[in-house]
Amino acid sequence: MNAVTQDTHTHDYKVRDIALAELGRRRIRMAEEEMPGLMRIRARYAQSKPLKGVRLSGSLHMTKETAVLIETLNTLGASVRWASCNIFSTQDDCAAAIAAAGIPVFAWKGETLEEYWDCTLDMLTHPGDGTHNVRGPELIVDDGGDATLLIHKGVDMENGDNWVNTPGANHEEQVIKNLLKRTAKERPGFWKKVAAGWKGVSEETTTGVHRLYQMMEAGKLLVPAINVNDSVTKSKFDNLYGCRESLADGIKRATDLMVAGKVAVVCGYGDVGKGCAHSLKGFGARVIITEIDPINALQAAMEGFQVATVEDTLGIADIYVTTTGNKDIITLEHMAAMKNNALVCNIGHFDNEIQMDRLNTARDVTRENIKPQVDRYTFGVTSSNNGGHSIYMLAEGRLVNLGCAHGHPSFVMSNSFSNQTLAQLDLWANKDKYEKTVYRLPKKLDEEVARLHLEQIGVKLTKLTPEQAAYIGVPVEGPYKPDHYRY
Ligand code: NAD
Ligand code: 3DD
Repeated sequence: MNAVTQDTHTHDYKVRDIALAELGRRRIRMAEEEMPGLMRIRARYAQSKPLKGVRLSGSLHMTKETAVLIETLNTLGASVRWASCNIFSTQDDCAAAIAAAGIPVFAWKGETLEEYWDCTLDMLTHPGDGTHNVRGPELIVDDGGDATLLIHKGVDMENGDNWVNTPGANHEEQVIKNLLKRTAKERPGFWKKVAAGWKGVSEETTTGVHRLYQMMEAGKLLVPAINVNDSVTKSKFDNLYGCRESLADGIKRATDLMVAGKVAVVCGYGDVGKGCAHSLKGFGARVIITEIDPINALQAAMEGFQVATVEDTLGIADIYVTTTGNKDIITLEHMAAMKNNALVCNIGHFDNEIQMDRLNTARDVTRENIKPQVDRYTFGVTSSNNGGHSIYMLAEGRLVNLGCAHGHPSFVMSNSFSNQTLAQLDLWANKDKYEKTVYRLPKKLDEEVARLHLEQIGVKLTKLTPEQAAYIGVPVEGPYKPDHYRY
């Protein structure tokens, strides 16, 4: 394992190389100039510091854009600790810059799963004060729900639930169970104390939001939550326009592959799938969509895409991208029957969209590492259908835009993180009022986030006259659409 700067004695951080801080600082400064909304919100609250002294933990890809979010939350007064939400998505120079700024961060690119979950525990572990030992966060920014999951499973364990003592369904689940059992010995009662002080969580992404609603419906949600993903200025921008640019970035940095002229399969035609499909079409690929939902399938067909099944494409397609937030989209059997040198990648939040565990344990398959996050798998002649062929796998099935490139550009992340910051402020302002359910930010704030981004790209809005406003039944200053409006 490469050396990681672990200086938790004098400084509270774990990063790849603290010497990268200056480079990271230069890149963070470039990001700030492309994040007008977030910087305007930072300036608006810098004096009043509404999050003064609040213990805040974040589990979100440690990129230059996230660094701007972290320093915004810090400027608003919070005591921030951070880890990434994916083993490959950290930009080491930016993590170093955050550490050098004195903000505890526990993240480096290429973590093992054991290291990832240890970093998650470090991120959640705020120092004690005179009367307390270590304490948990009061607020959490989560992306995919790993921080939320660990606290919920920890409380279940301390309430006598036996889940941690049962065999893990996969390696990562076993890692989580082992960590929780270790905390039971080292810090008994820690998780119930964390839950008691926890006032709210804001969730960044679709898959994490699904998990929150599942917990809420099961009556298990321990804390008020805000669904940031479904702010229009998040999902219809980050998920759609962000992926439209960062998918290609990931594929090309990894393989230099020519997309034009190729057959590309995009599994899922939601916000992410739409961005991916239009990106690959723009590069000149013939794009085939797979979908389960007749509405999204019809949308794809109306945009001129062929809609078929994965099976229909085997032996024909050159590129596969999973974007569903679901599991087992690309199976071992699919990969065994793919065209030679087919490229397979995922841009969904978790790596279970592609059957990576089965691929890595299959008897007649060999793995050759080309370079970090690029592997060639060769299927022996004993495989069914198509022996002796190879496929390329990117980022070990983890999200390719952050595993093989730097994720979405800063401008679109400014929209997402403006919503995150407003959500954190809302959670803290309402900490004694909100219930243990899932909220969304009001449309007024959604429209405000959009407004904060218009000037920088030269947008000039038309002003609604009072007569027009009355005619369409909206206030002159908005909100301009009913809650059920679909953008
Ligand atoms: P979405 O719900 O809008 O779209 C997912 C689509 O997949 C839906 O239309 C659904 O019908 C379809 N689908 C589900 N199961 C399928 C199956 N078996 N076969 C074919 N289609 C299927 O979600 P989204 O907002 O597009 O997000 C998708 C995933 O991407 C989530 O995991 C989300 O967290 C993640 N995400 C990643 C990034 C990134 O930067 N990598 C950014 C945003 C979201
Ligand atoms: N995500 C994509 N690009 C990112 C970046 N540059 N920094 C931080 C996170 C980034 C993931 C987000 O799209 C997240 O909102 C998600 O997964 O939905």
